[in-house]
This record gives sequence, structure tokens and C-alpha cells, in this order.
Amino acid sequence: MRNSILILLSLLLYSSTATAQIAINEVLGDPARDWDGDGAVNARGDEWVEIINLGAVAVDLQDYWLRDDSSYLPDYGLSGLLAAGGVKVVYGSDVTAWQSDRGWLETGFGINNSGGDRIYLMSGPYSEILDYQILEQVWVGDHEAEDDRSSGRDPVTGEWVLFDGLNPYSGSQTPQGNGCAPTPGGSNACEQPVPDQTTSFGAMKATYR
Ligand SMILES: [Ca+2]
Ligand SMILES: [Ca+2]
Ligand SMILES: [Ca+2]
Repeated sequence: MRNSILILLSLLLYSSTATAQIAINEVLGDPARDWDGDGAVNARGDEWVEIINLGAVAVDLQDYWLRDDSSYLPDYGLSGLLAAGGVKVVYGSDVTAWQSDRGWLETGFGINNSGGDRIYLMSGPYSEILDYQILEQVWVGDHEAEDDRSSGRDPVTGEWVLFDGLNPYSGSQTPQGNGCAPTPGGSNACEQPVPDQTTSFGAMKATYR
């Protein structure tokens, strides 16, 4: 009897750990540069959401889904294997391509630039009745969805912070800025922002004035 209880407990523990492995790691809702590298700045295509595998084993991303607050339908179905500790970025252009393949409206994520939005991570088989399990939801506030600011999980504390290195935030809302640049597709380590060409050129001209 005691053994069966132990087995049951470890099974419960295993399944709760397994479902909690995949998490939203970073969100950029208001792009002002070419984040997806297709040569154009596009308000829809250059948004991105990054996910992370916080667990100790690789996870098959089939039946994991992302969406924002505008619809109960998934905006995007994840796929592929994500290694333990690995991160994966999904650009708005990946989302519109996925939607186009299905003959759906190409809305992308459509993360609101004002007034806030939510990004949901869901799991479960594709469901006509939208019967997905919501694993996590992340609020994206107005001050977070500003030009080239992302918000994400601090890799050390696990707290949600604002990566405002490309567009510093001086207000008082949380999450507060950390002065670091966004890191699409990479761990949320603090990267010092690299001045873009416009800034460098402007600064250069200013020195000759
Ligand atoms: Ca682009
Ligand atoms: Ca947006
Ligand atoms: Ca990142």
C-alpha cells in the first residue's frame, strides 16, 4: 500500500514537473526595427515571443500553442524539440506564415501597443471547441509594448523585468527597466545595447557641427 502511494506521488510529481517545463521567457510587442531579419520593419511581422524549457529533459513542442488576448483560437502552433534549458523565438512573421498555411486570417500575434494585452501559452491536442489548458499567461503593459522594449524572465531571480536598453524607461510602473537589450532566441542575459546605424550616424554628424 505504502509503495503504491509512493508511486502515485512520484507520478503526480513527474507529471506536474513535465507540464511546467515550457514557459514564456520574453515578449516584444512593439517592434521599431527589423527583428526577424527579412529586410523590412513590420509592426506585425517583427513582434516576437520567446519560450524556454525550464526542465531537465527535452520537450516535444507538438500540442503547445501561443495566442494573445484577441481570440481564443491559437495564433500559432509550436513544433519541434526544445532541449533542456533551450529557448526558441517565434516571430510575428512565423505566425502569419503558419496562419496562411491554414487559410486563416493573417493576424500575427497582434500584441497591443497601448492599453495592454496578454500572451497565453496553452497545451493540449488541437481542439475545435478550444479546450486547451492554459499553462501560463503574461500581461504586457502599455510601457512594455513601446518601441523595441521587451519584457522577460530574469534568468537569475525568475522575476519579470523590462529589457529597455534600446529605449530606456524612466517611469515608475513595473516591471522596471534593467538597461539591457532584448535577446530574441538567446537566454535573457544582460546584453549591452549596440547603437543602431541611425543613432551612430546622427552622433557622428553632431560631432562635426
Ligand atoms: Ca522584419
Ligand atoms: Ca504590436
Ligand atoms: Ca531571450
